[in-house]
Amino acid sequence: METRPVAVLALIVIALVAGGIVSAQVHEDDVVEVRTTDRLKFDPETITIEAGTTVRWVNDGGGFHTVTSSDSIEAGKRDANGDFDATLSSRGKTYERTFDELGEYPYFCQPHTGADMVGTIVVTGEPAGGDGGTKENQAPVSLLAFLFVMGLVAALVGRRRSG
Ligand SMILES: [Cu+2]
Repeated sequence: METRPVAVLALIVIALVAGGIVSAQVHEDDVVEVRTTDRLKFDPETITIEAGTTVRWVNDGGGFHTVTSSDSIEAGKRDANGDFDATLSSRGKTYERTFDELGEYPYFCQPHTGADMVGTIVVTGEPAGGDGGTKENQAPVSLLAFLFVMGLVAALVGRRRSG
């Protein structure tokens, strides 16, 4: 008789912890890194991210690079389209940009277009609803986990009572 409230309490704690872990993962994934290498490449060359994610380019291999958006990264079609154009002038320099709109964002390095130093950011998922978007997205995850476990508890208790 005394084990039932303890079990319910334990399940509630598990639900809250599970919700918190999911929220933490969402938060950690908010920034992803792309590094310039000394082989004149962006690494990784193509990345897929959720809308609202920030990409941080890091000059890792030294040298002078740019992160220049273009409508296409095909050879001969690389032209700055004005969306973003940053300079990573030496090792350790970084540039960050948050992608809120779905779509594909090709870009290239202007001094190294001959070496095919190009990359693409692919933005998927639900568009972030402004600055408060992340927090609004986290709450339902915890709530859903909580309701799911409470439903299980109710089913278990109901079955024990009837049986
Ligand atoms: Cu470069």
